[in-house]
Amino acid sequence: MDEKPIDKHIILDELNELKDLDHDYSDGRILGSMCTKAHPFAKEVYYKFLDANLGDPGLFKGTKIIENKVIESIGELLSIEKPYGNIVTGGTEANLMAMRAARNHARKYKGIVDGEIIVPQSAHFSFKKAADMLNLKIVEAKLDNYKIDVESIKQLISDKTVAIVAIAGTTELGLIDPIEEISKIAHENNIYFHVDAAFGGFSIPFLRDMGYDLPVFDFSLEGVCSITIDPHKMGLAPIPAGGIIFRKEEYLDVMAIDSPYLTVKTQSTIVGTRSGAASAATYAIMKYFGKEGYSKLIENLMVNTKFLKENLEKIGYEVICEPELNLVAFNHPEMETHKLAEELEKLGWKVSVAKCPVAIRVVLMNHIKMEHLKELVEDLKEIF
Ligand code: 0PR
Repeated sequence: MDEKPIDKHIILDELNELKDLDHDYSDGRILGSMCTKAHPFAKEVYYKFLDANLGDPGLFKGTKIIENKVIESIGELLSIEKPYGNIVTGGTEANLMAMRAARNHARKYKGIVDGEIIVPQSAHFSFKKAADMLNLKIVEAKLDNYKIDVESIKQLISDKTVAIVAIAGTTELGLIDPIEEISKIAHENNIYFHVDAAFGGFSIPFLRDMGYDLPVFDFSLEGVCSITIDPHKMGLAPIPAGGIIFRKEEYLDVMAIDSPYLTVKTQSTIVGTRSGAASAATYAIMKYFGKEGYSKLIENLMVNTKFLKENLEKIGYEVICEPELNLVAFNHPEMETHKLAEELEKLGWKVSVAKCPVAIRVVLMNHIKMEHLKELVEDLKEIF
């Protein structure tokens, strides 16, 4: 740290120079991100609430009301009248909270001490972090055509199972697991069922309403106990804004820790001091867009998805699976995928390679416009 104070302009110059090293979403070249440029209105609101600390909600009563309202609105989107939950830092923390709730619930009501969680091979790595932190064992369910194999789940259930996890919008392919079937199995076996809709949560409901043939994934299925749904992905809220929604208050209760000197007597979130800015910005952007705005947005992204998929096939690329959401994964039969990624990087694209299956994945977020896709297709043609 410097001994003497430094002039603002000097500090800003230095910071701006470093910021210039960052990639900007605006040039449409970031292909593998599930985040995008937050909406300017959301950013404006975010700034206003930077000092509000939801870790001590008695001091920030208004901001706490805003968080409750956001949870209610998201709950409505997920077909639950009285949802419980929080706006957290992202999908990782949301999944961690869900796994903690499941573990504590099973410990309290079933006496399970060395629990297991059944998680598909396609799950985001945040479940590995959660298992590590919570001392849970991960039992991996097999995939069938890149989605959970329901039979595999049935075989893996044991008297140590504390949770089953399914994904609505997988990280690598954007696919939706057979959540209705899994919900039945979980319910019949009295096992906690968590749906990770970090990516798909802010698009599937709108697409279904528009008539897209996508499966139900929400609380209308009686087995679903919690859902991760991230405003900072398809919700267009600024980072960090993740969402965790629970069906019952008891899932928060089993995680409650005494917080004697705060304005509330217990705390169930993992983070203590936490910014109210994410809640306020999410609230603002959800109101500002409304169902109509989000529907238009995702519809447009699905048009782009279709364009990319069809054009890739026209020029000899192999698309891994029919996209269900705004994500296309592909390979070329004549070039190893990492080599192909390198070629694209040389042409200035920021590429992400999926591991299972190995393929280039393009997440068609709002910053990738049709003009960028046309350029991308031209470049992909040029490579051969
Ligand atoms: N669940 C799913 C299904 C996810 O895809 C992700 C992240 C998470 C949970 C964890 O969410 P947080 O990263 O908010 O904690 N999915 C992306 C991924 O890991 C996140 C991402 C976003 C990666 C932007 C890169 C990037 O540039 O691929």
